[in-house]
Amino acid sequence: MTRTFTLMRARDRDRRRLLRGAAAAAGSALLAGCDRLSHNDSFARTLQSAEHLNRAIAKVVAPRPAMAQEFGPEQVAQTFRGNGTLSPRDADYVALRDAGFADYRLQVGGLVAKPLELTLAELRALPSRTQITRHDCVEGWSCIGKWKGVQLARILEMVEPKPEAKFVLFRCFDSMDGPSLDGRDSRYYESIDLDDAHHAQTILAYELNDKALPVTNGAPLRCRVERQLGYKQAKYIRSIELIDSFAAIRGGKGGYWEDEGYEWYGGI
Ligand SMILES: Nc1nc2c(c(=O)[nH]1)N[C@H]1C(S)=C(S)[C@@H](COP(=O)(O)O)O[C@H]1N2
Ligand SMILES: [Mo]
Repeated sequence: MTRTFTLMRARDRDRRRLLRGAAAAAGSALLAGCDRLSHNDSFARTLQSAEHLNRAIAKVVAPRPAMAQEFGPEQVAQTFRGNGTLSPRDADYVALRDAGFADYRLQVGGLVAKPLELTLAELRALPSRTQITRHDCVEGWSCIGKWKGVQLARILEMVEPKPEAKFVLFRCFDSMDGPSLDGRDSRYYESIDLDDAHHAQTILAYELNDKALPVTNGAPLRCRVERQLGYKQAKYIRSIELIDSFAAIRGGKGGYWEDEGYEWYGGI
């Protein structure tokens, strides 16, 4: 009994050591950043081959229900750095922004029993969660911010996902190559699985550092999925859809940067 147990422990330890080494190697490749470097083919392949390993590591080293580290108020950065789109130019967004987001409606649909539309006031009236967390961008910078919002789990409870729903898809307002000039949808999008969607720290944030979420950081609503990297934190959320697969959506990889070669599970 005891001997088998000791053996298993040793094997487990070796596996962890191996995985950590691989994680470090994959991590240094990731430092290259959310930029056009990912158009490079071999760079994209490196990321893809690291993906399975990375997801395995996340599970062994920190099981997914674990909480991301939270910080004290004194550690909050003066200004939260913005990245990616900083002010969407898409006409529908500009109109909403110019009216102070009074006409904003979060659409929640797809594979759900009860599709839903929520105003910002309705979102703010739901029970909220506040968390001080560190955002890590693959470009190699981090920033600590205080976020307030509604847990995504609570929204899911309201819409009642169907049994076949596997992922939550976020469709954003911002076109990445300028407002859809050629009619092709180039708006930012992201997806997470239901495990992460139900995680206590996964929130739809409408406040940053005790103020309404600034346009720079994704007004009026952005996702915080704290166990994952910066590009998974969808800003300017237009709608949420429950889906069973993202294979038929855009590039088929589950997100704007994923279609450019980033891994789908951006675990930290
Ligand atoms: N809609 C949208 N969401 C987005 C992006 C974007 O360009 N558009 N950039 C991503 C990346 S790479 C990062 S690091 C973070 C930046 O969030 P911040 O501007 O609040 O720092 O948003 C992520 N979510
Ligand atoms: Mo990023």
